[in-house]
Amino acid sequence: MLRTLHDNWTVRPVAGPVPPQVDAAGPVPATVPGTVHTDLLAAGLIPDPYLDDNERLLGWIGLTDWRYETTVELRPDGHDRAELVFDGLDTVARVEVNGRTVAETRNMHRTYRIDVTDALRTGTNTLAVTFSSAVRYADRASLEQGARPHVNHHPYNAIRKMACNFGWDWGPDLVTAGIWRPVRLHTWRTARLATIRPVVQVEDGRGTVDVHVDVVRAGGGHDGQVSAGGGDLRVSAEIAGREVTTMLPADQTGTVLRLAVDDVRLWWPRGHGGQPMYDLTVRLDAGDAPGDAAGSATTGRTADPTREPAAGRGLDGWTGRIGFRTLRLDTGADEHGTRFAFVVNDRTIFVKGANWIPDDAFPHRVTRARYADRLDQAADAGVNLLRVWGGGIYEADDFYAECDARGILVWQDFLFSCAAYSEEEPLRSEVVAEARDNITRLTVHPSLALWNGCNENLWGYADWGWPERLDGRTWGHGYYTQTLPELVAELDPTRPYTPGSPWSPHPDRHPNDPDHGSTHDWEVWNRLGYTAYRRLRPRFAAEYGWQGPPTWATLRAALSDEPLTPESPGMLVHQKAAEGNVKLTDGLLPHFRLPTTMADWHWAMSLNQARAVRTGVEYFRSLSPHCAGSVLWQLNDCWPVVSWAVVDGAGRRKPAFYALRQAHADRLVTVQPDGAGLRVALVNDSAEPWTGAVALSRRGYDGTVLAAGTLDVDCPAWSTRNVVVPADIATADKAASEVLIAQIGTARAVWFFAEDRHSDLPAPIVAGEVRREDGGYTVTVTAATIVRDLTLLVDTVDPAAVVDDALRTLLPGESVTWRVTSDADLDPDVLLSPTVLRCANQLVEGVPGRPRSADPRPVDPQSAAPQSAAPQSAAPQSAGPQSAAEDLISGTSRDSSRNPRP
Ligand code: BMA
Repeated sequence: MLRTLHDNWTVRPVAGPVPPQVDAAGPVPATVPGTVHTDLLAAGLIPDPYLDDNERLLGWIGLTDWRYETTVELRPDGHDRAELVFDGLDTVARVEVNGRTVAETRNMHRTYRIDVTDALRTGTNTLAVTFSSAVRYADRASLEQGARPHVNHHPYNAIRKMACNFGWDWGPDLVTAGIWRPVRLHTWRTARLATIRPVVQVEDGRGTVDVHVDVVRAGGGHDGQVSAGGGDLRVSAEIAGREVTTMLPADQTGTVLRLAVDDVRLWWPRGHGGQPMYDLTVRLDAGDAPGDAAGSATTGRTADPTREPAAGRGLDGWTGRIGFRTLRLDTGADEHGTRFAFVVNDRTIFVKGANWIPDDAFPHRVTRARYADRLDQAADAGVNLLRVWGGGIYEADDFYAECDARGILVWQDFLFSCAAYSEEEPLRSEVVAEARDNITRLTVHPSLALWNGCNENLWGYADWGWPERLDGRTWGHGYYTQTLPELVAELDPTRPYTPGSPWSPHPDRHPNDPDHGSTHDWEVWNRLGYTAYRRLRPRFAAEYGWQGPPTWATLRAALSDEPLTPESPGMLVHQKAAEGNVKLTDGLLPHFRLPTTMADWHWAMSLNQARAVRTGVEYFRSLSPHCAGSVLWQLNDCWPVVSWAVVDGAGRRKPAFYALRQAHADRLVTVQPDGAGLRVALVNDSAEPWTGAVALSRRGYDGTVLAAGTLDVDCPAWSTRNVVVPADIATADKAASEVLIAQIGTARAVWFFAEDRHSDLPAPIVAGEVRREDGGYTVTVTAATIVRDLTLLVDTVDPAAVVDDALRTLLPGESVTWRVTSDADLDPDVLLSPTVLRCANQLVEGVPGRPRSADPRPVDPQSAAPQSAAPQSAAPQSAGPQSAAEDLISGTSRDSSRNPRP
């Protein structure tokens, strides 16, 4: 019998710098799964850690020891064994039953199964979990282990706990304690399933699954380990109507059952095919039970299946959903260096990826529904791979199940990030145990495409001054090159493994060598500006990104600064990156002057982030197959913050989200610099060939065609074609007032010959029409002038509103229609006002009639929604400063180093 123990918990501080009002409050109700911060918040004892500068006020929580208590009723049910199963304890914990210590733990990433057969008694029992301060533990451990380099301010590398919980360059320093994942009491008799590992292969259309089953027997000692003893057991597995059964004699604790499915339907990454899944059922029966014993299979975790009391005579059961596909990582050599390409079902998949961080600094709050929302957004942005970054967590089962269902590949880092790690005890055993737990738990998922040893630690050792600081101490190399690959080979033998990201498969090369394997590029953000993406030629861009603020609604809900400015107190707390504001400014200046109002600053930085994302993703895709993937840093945020995310901490889409989605179009046409000229790249990420004529036209900003031509292209399925633009079309007469349009079907690329700030972009003249319909509005905007990157910032008028597209560039006479989902009564005049309906033109200095931006206003809830609105402005076109075209970068210089972290 298995039941959750989530009720009637309390938590109280037992030692530490506790403020008097918390001390006086005594025990408060605790949510399990949960964490101290959210319990204190719910009890009204602390302010919301995500607002203003509250993070600073709450540092004492991580320095305090906390005690959770509840009671557990035990009724006689004929069990031989009773076990407490903690799916996650955060982190340094002592577990007591009736005052007796039954376990001591120090690893947030492990599952603990504690034998309490002797400690529990029939009737009421007390259960207590006391957490010692993780900050103090890590501080002590860092001295005991020997100091090792790390980024940020706490030695997170001395403790097995979510690294970014100690603060990151996008995350708050809110060090948690708590029972952060489910806890259950499992009483059972005779034997139970210990682990199930389905190893899937496909050959000639036939799928096979080797189901590795380990059991624990009640007679085998009370150590909670896989153990022998007791009588014969019968293990059966079933898939697609086929069943196999085997007997497990008393001296055996494990077996492998092989099942085959003919004409198996293949699981594919999204965009490449469907995601058929098959139910796999495993059943454990006593050996003397009749063959038709009632099954007890239930859906559950792989490493630790959730079970119901065995119906009928079955002892235990498990059901998982598996998918059949082949998977490999191509790291073969070629004339350019060493590839890094994901190959699924023998097709090379161009990775349109994003990096994933914990979706909440308090990760227990991320429910299945929230995972589903975020993954829907990822899918909507055209993402086919998420990299679960090594400074976070092994996500909950729900995350991977939702990725399976959507065809989103998962690259899972082991949890080592930007630091050196001790390879001695006590850390070593923790690393091994945690890897075993999580490899076993996650192997069932077809979406899981790669195990990766660490984030940036190979690079750190090579470039960040570690050897001197380590002074001969271990740094984790043995984990990445030996321990972890051996565990993957043992437990999950068909899944690729890489030692790190970035990583060069070529043993003599620098880990971030762009010609060999995966690379991270941070020089572009740190120093060079986003057009410098085009200087790179990575084989696989595993990390690169550009900062922007959260949406206005998210920012204003989090910060009460008056005035709110880029440097007001709350803004500085919610910008964690080293020199973040300076880099934002320096990265803006080649394109726009620095705005003078907060609303313009917010739009300019949001737009600049979107431009950077578009530039990087389109360019890397245009390089395929030389480059086999782009994994943008980063998809999501864990709180409201200025960051590289495209979806902000409240789950709202930033303008960069739309840029990512457009740049991920299955059929992309993009214009790229090519030496002194230009090329058009067609990227066909679809199963059908893309043939036809690309219409090219060089036009004045007023729409006049100055030069035109067509290029016939034939772009086979899943391929990229680059074609040089004829010189007369690729060369502007007046760079400041001309654009190049490349169009094939509905796919269009627009190339501006001048940066906005040096261009003659006029004051925007647009007319808008707003129609109310079920669930929202349709907004049609027609341009009378050229408008660049027209965007409707709907969150500024309704924080719950979502618009379906953004960043459209229109020539005079062209229109765009957007669908806005909103339940609010929106005033069309406000919706079409210049601080809501935005474009790049508004940021170009010297534009006559440039709207004076005020902070976006909330809409008047009384106002009705009329059907149309007047033109936004009627200013004449300006004659702005002329300038040279953007320096079209085609150089090959590569700066693969990253500034050493502090
Ligand atoms: C990447 C990540 C993180 C960091 C990001 C932005 O390398 O691995 O360390 O948040 O850079 O600096």
